[in-house]
Amino acid sequence: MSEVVSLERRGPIAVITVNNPPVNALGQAVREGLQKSFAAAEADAAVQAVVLVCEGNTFIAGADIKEFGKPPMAPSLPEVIEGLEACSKPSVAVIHGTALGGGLEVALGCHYRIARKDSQVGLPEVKLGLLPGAGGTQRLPRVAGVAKALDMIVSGAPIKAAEALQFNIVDELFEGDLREAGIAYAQKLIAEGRGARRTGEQSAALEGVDNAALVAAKHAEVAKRMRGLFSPLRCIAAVEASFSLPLSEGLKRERELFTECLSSPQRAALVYSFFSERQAAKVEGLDPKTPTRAFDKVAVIGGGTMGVGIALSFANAGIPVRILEISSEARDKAMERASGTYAASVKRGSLTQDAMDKRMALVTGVTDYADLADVDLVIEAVFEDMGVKQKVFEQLDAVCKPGAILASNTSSLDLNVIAGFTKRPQDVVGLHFFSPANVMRLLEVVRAEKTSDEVLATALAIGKKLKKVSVVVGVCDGFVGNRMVFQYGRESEFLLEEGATPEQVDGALKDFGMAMGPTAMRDLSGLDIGWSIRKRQRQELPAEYKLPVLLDKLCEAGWLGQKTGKGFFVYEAGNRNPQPNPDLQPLLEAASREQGIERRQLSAEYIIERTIYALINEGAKILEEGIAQRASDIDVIYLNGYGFPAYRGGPMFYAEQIGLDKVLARIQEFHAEHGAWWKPAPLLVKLASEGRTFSDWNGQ
Ligand code: 3H9
Repeated sequence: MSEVVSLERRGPIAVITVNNPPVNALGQAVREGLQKSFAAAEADAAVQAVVLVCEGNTFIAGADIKEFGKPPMAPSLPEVIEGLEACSKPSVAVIHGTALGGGLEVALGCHYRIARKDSQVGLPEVKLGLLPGAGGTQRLPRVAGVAKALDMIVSGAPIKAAEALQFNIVDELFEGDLREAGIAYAQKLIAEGRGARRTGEQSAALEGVDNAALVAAKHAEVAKRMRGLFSPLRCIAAVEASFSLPLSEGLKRERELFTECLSSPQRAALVYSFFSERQAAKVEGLDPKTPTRAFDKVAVIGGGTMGVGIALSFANAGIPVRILEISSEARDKAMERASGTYAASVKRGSLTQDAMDKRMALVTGVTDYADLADVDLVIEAVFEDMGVKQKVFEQLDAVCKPGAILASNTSSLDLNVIAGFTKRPQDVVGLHFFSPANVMRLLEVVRAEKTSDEVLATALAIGKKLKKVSVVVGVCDGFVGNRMVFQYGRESEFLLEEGATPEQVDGALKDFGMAMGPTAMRDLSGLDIGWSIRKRQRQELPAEYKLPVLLDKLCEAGWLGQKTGKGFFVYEAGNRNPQPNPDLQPLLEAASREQGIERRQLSAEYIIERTIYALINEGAKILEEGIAQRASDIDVIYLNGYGFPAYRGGPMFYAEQIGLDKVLARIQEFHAEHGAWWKPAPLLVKLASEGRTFSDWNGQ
């Protein structure tokens, strides 16, 4: 039929095969191939049933995301699926891997569906700022009910085959060969005389089900959990049409809502994020075929919150891990911390006791470096002090077997210096996890000057195995994420000294979409950390780099954030929700006085510009220095490690949406008003003057 869709006859059965690697996305050629193949099967009098099957690792994973935003190409997917559904001969979709988005919509257009036991189905369009636009919002409620359809479409989360069977999304599960299973099912259909069973002809308005109430409940949930997002409300509206309108009108309504989403800036940002994440896995100059080393035996040095979090990430991935502590008391405490973390998940219901026991069986506490002689990988997560790191790496160098990877979780120290403490700097790499390490997806993989390609490739493989999003970065103070967040934190503190309250600063940034406000974030990580950095900076920085003084005042008062129940905010015991600190105002005023500032009202827009533009300016410097390979890598870091709203793409993408010239103009004003910190990044000046964007930047 075409290169990507073929048709063969097996007796009275037409077998249509899609073969469009890597994920059988529904690009124009696939759509056309499907349309023609189904038409040919329909026209062939000898055909009594049709089987749709896919080559490769997966059934169709959806529309071709690369086509979004480009002029539409016929035939459209809704049109193709309508044709499939109208076919007079029964058809069966044979699902394996993941039937996602348009892929599941194609399957719902077929008359029957069978799924391999290990497969999954889902409508993840909402994660791309869209809604299922090829009948999914109309057909899924008709087979699975409105409640399940709302859950799946609004969350975008896939479900396993067994659950799909339970909800009538598939008719049967199978194991083994796809084509044979499909043919066997089609033969059964023929033998039993079962003809076309069109999803669209079923009803979503079932008796006894209060669909309107389900819709109202979903609205309330979205208002609470998906603040600021454009497509979830439209997903609900589309599903509503499935039971309030006939199919043809429901499909029309779905199309209108889909088009609204398609042209929204959020869709552009979310699709950009999807590709950015995949792009981050590609490292310039690193051959994708570079061999990787084994990492079957792992050790973590240090059993604090970070070390234990890292160890649990490995246990979660089924990899045995040892935690090394300096004394048996500290080792026992680390083990308690590990089991306590799992026990909390069991209590919450997110982990079974059996799974906890299995994972804990993979974690061992040790106190002797000699116990690390046979490990493939060791990750140091000790105190951020070069002297301490030196001792650790010298000992590791002495005991670890040749070829073992020696990784540091340092968040700010010079990895080249750390590598120099060993006689094998080529085996040293940074694996910078984010706290809590067993939860956060981001992993900054720090490439030191002498890190070998093999070690770097293995670090990326480790990230993949732990289900992290890995981004390769170069060595500098704070790497990418923390170097930028320092600018952001400092500006947020300046804003407090200029007249804003913590509620105003955090409120403005949360409304912008940040998962957490910067002041509450600092309370969470502990104000003393910033205080000690601040003291060091006061000695190191040239005089024109003025620093805020407010933090010192809080720390001097003994307010260290959540851990003391009081910081910028106050915290009730056992409650992490920040409440206004009634004693803060005098400190704010004292800090303003000391800085010679007259406090004034600051708008939300101003707060956002001062903080987010500080991120952008530093990001531009990082990009120019080559610390990050590409602007999208910086965005991936911000989305996955710092709670930046995915629907804004990340700070660098956001800057491009605003226009680099506009961002630069504002930064120049801040520079004039607030001094040295705001010196515009030369790359920003260059790109803005040349009318280019960060994504254009290729080192020239
Ligand atoms: C939709 O269907 C809209 C319809 O309702 C309405 C239309 C009218 N298109 O993730 P991986 C590429 S919206 C184009 O690393 P994995 C990906 O970029 C769509 N390309 O593999 C990568 O390329 P490269 C709804 C795609 O095994 C390569 O495939 N569907 C698409 O870890 C491998 O990807 C979705 O949102 C695509 N749809 O995971 C599903 N998908 O090698 C999106 C992937 O050049 N996809 N690529 O970097 C996924 O969730 C995962 O890719 C999947 C495989 C689970 C399928």
